[in-house]
Amino acid sequence: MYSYTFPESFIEPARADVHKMISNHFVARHQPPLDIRPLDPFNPRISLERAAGLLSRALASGVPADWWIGVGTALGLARERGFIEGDTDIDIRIGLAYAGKDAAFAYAREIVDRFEANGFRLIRETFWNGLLMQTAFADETNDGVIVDIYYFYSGIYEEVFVNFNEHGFRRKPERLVRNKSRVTWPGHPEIGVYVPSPVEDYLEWRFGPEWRIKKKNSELGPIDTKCIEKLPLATVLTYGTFDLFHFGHKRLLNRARALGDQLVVGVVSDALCRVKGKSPWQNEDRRAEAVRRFPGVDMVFIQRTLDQKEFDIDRYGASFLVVGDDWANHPRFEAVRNYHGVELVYLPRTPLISTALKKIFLPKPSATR
Ligand code: C2G
Repeated sequence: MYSYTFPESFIEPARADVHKMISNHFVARHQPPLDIRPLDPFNPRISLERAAGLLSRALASGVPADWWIGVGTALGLARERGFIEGDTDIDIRIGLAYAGKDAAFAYAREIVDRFEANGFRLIRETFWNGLLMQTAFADETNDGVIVDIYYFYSGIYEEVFVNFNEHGFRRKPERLVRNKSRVTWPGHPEIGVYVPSPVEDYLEWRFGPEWRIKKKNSELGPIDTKCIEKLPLATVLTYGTFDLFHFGHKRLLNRARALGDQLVVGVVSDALCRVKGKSPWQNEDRRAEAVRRFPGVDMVFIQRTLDQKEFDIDRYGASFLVVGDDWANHPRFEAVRNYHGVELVYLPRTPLISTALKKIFLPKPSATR
């Protein structure tokens, strides 16, 4: 039923490869309807206790994993001595030692089976390369309280646990969750949970130094950047003069854009055109403006030197460097082939249209400059 393509030896992939891996191997399944609403503070304690009991028994029976409460629930515990007002779920994290894909899968599956056998209904599961990354359950015995479990695998990268979901790739430093304390839920000695220790470090890593300050959801800002690496966008970089912006240019930009998620274009400066022996009719501002207005172009900058490609690849995090095949095998492009994982792509030029041809049919109005 599930695909097993997780590589046994996991080397740091190039950016373009990470992107391909993620887009090809991420699967999320939902069982609607998902009734998400703020928790009644009484209910989550019961579900937390049930979940904690199930996990402890699963681990005692030989699943080589450990668990701890996730940041949202941990924040409630440390700051509110209870659940955060308006919280909608219980966050649990499971650390699994990655010892081969089959073993990892079997252990994660065992945990899921136990939850399902005990009145938790699976409402969402996500996989990456056949490895379970997240399961969310509704506690049917307790008003459908949601328990959201993320699986973090160690032993794939050094010193970090990894998890992947649609928000991105999470590398959780092992040091943050290596030590855990078992604490009882405030006012409820019957509920014992594991919390990364010191919990202050864990919370600060996720919420920043302001974690002690109560904030509205709207103030929390976009998804935190420290614990989630945004899905690596595949950035495509291309350069050109783009004088008298025409169909050939548009086609090139469209095809370049289709290789990734965002397109960055370097427009050759007037001064650099002179160095290259080109005399565009339009100045750099007008040429850049035409490119900037073209849908699908995310960023435009002026290219002022011939040897800035490495710098541009780094600063834009480019996965692809694209240019028309009139430049195929040109040493200026070949020099950066594979530079920091960049993939060099020569796209076929569009026949029968060029700036030179346009110039023949256009009067050279001074207004074009
Ligand atoms: N192009 C195309 N088909 C055409 C004309 C141009 O695919 N009929 C492509 C070119 O191959 C280039 C881009 O459109 O990738 C921009 O073309 P020019 O404005 O002519 O750019 P050029 O002066 O070739 O600049 O160092 C490389 C240069 O910066 C590329």
